[in-house]
Amino acid sequence: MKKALIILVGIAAAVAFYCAPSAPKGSRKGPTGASDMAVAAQKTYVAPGDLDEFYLFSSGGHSGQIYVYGVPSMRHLSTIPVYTPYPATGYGFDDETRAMLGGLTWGDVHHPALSETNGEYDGRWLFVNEMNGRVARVDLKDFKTRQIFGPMPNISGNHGSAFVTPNTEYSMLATRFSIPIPKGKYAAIDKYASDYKGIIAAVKIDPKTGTMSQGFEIMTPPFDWDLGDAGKKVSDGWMFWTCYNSERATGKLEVTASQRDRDYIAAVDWRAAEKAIAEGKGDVIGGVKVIDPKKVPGIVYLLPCGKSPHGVDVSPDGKYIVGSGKLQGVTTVFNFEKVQTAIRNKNFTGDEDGIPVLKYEDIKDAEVPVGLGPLHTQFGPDGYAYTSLFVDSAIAKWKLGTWEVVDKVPMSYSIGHLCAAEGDTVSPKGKYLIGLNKLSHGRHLSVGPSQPESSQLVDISEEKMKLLYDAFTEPEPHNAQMIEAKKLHPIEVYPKEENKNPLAIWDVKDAGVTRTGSNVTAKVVLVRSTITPTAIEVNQGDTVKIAMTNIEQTTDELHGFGLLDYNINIVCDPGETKVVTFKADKPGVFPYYCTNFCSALHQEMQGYLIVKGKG
Ligand code: K7E
Ligand code: CUA
Repeated sequence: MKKALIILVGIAAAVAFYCAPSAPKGSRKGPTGASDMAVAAQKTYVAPGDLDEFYLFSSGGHSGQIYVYGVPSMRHLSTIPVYTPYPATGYGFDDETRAMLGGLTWGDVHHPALSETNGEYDGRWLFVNEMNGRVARVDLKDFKTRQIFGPMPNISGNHGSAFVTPNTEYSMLATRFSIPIPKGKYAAIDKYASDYKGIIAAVKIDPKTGTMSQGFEIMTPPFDWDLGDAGKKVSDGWMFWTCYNSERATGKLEVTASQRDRDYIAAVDWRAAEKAIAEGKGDVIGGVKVIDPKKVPGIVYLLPCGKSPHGVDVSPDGKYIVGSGKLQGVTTVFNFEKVQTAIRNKNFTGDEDGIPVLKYEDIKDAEVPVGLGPLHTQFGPDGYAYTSLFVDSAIAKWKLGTWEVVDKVPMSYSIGHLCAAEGDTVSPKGKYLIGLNKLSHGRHLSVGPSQPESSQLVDISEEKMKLLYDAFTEPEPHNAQMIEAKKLHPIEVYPKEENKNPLAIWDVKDAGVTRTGSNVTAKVVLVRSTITPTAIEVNQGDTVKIAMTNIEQTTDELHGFGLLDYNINIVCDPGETKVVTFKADKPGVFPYYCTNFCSALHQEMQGYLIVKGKG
């Protein structure tokens, strides 16, 4: 207990030190840690017209978005709205995306996950979680959010998500907050240890379409599940999750949940869970089948891991499970083979609500002295691992197998996740590593108290890591995924023949307004440089449906539809049809106009919604 407090005080002091506004301002100095400014500049310079080598898909945290950057330039290329309306692309304004958002206008995005085939990124989809129990799928054919699944039953605080299995069978998740389940059930807080439950869950992914559906859920003790990673190669079929608060404490968790020297990593045999569900095992709670490990043994095991572990990361060969105890100075490497042997031999030291606990000494291969506050680990192509150190504000490079720490590079300041090129797959690409930092003070022109986060690009192509570049990212860069640019082939127009919207029209002569009772449908054509029809007349109280098709088949020819005073803002990409339905409750004349600059006569692209008053 005393030891825990001393560690906590030490960490608090270290954090306070790093947060002190001490960085130099207004000087054009060489980048800290880079051997040479000219080399760093050359390595990150992407000449006008040249293209970056990698895409970086970075979490936007509670902005609810995904930000796309090019690497090594670190140029911001695009914003993919996922959980939050985004007026720039009209996301969340038309009927389809508004329905997808389902009344929630924010989400706290943490972990983007690229789809995989045989453990390698296949460039098809990007899955991303958010805390309100949802997972979304972005189609990388057009970089658009195509599905938001959830909020899922029994899930409270979907943090340990949206990790995919090596063949994208599932997107896996685990809850950060435990509650009495199903949602809506009451239990007093002093019954936390017994009546509150955590959940580990799997979202099923259709292998052809990427469509998500309910998989299975597993009930757990009320630990706070944190991060996860799927087994791969030798450990394929298993899933690993860290937790803190195995104390089952409530109140001030910074003290109450840091009592024990060890928390756990859960090892889940997800194929066994899948089989149990297929055999009809599990109880229906909140409308889904939930496995209780006490009644269905052989699915979940607990690996003791010190101390309040945060990240868990499986090595490219699947042999090692790296658990980073954020209140320690070491990161712990578990050996998957030893875990299997211990399970076979039933070498358990006890259980937690029926879940067997393995013996630390039986399964551990090494405690690697990486430095203070290890959080997350990524991998290179050459047997090296890279661990982020929050308290030390640095990245440690170490060797798998020899467990030797060979290099460290400081981060400014306080790194959370880190992202190496395809660094969580079976074949990491090396070259670049990005530190996703929590603080940036003093390293950019001052923008007032709301400061950006920073992402720092590090060269890992040589023995010594070198800092190359500071980029300033939108909040909150939790995790990111970096994929070779050549793996993606996004379309630039929607082909006319693939547009199946029943309200799509392709000729201005088909545009016009039809009425059934008080329901009015306007079919609209957007093409340089007219919105047809140029006037839409309705009566006050009508339900108005405007279906607009951008009939262009030319790259970059987007048109918008901004309707003043009605809070309507739609953007149609070339070949796309969008529909918006609203009640014409305000009488008067309301201009609509094209919002995307599209031609020399863009300004002429306008019209009027005329709403005839009742009186
Ligand atoms: Cu480390 Cu939410 Cu992945 Cu932030 S979590 S750092
Ligand atoms: Cu169409 Cu501007």
